[in-house]
Amino acid sequence: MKIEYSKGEKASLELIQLHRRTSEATSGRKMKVMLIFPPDWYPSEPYLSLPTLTSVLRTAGHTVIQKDVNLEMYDWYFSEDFLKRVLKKVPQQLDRLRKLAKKRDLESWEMDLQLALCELTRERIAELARKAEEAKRIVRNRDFYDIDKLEWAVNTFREVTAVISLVYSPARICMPPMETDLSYKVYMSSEVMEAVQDAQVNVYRDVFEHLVKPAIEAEKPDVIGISIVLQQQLFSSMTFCALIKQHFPNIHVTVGGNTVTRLRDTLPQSPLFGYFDSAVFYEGETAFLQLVEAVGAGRSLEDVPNALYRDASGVHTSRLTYSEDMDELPPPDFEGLPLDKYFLPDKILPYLATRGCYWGRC
Ligand code: B12
Repeated sequence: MKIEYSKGEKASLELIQLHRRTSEATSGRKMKVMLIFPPDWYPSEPYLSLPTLTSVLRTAGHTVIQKDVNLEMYDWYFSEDFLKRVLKKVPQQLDRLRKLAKKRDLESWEMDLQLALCELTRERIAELARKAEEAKRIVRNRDFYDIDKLEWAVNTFREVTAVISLVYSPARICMPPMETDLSYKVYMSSEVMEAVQDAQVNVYRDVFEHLVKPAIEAEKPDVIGISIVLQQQLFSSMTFCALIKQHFPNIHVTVGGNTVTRLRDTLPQSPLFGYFDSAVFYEGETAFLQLVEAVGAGRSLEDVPNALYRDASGVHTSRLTYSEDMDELPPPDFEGLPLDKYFLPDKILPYLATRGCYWGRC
């Protein structure tokens, strides 16, 4: 069963196969693609979008680096290295509040923050780091099934994220539940753009410097794809896009995923489009493969289905849409994802056996 997309002219399989052959004939250049799953999502298992796109790209001969930055970030949050960096930020935060107090009376929550920052000692951080490592150990092995130990581990994650929040205030970093709040509204482009530049609250700028930038320098990808499932992931995704374009202007950056599909009508007019080069809405397997090969051949993206793309004359929506025939697709490829690092004792590999709904409309 194939989904009938409401937008654009439906591309036939023949047209897609023709495009595929042309694309191989004209470029044939094998590309290196880095796929990023951005924060925040509970790191219990790999999210399926990256392995799904990876299998199609690798089958076509391209090299793919899958980076679950969400998982890597939480693994880093709950580590001695990150917590020592939190401690290093304390003097600067106290200084920030002192300067504020010279301008106006501090509000009660700011005075509480000042107190909490003063109590953040080297010993407290060392103890917290020991607890954080132990909590990770519990959720990654059989102790996960000991309810008291699991509860202790979950409460420790909350305690650690509450302490991390002190040096990114007024941001609130929280896991679980997944309620990190940078103190900006996610549904307003202007607020998302302000958050991207706000070095005080935007913890994802530090995640970029420590986890994403070094990987890009090491791997030197031609194209970077970012998968935005939840609207909340817009903050980290747009931060990564903006900083990738700043440090690596020649890398083509594409976004895709459920939230991109939901924003397909507004994104072309949104200033957020300045942070990336193209976007794929609806299903991405064939569209992204063709996009990567068109970028490799230096061709326009106008014939790439399900795509929004920016060129010298502005942002365009490709006239073609394409819905996948799942029988045609290779199985998802999880190779390269650190399966032993997810916050569960047993490895879970998600698989979506069907797409859409009975009526082929969803
Ligand atoms: C399985 C699933 C879960 C599982 C996730 C398991 C896991 N692996 O982590 C569980 C049960 C844990 C879960 C939980 C939640 N989920 Co859920 N989940 C789904 C579901 C049913 C399938 C996801 C999936 O695997 N899809 C298969 C992949 C391949 O599809 P895809 O992501 O769309 O990717 C395709 C395209 O979008 C595109 N694409 C995607 N990324 C990229 C990137 C690039 C560069 C390109 C080019 C293309 C591209 O190509 C891909 C292949 O075609 C979806 C509904 C759906 N049909 O997608 C809801 C969904 C993603 N979940 C949703 C929500 C809200 C949640 C919760 C927040 C609910 C809650 N309040 O607790 C929680 C969050 C938990 C957390 N981890 O933090 C919403 C997200 C809505 C939104 N946009 O904000 C969805 C869309 C359901 C809905 N209709 O509302 N979920």
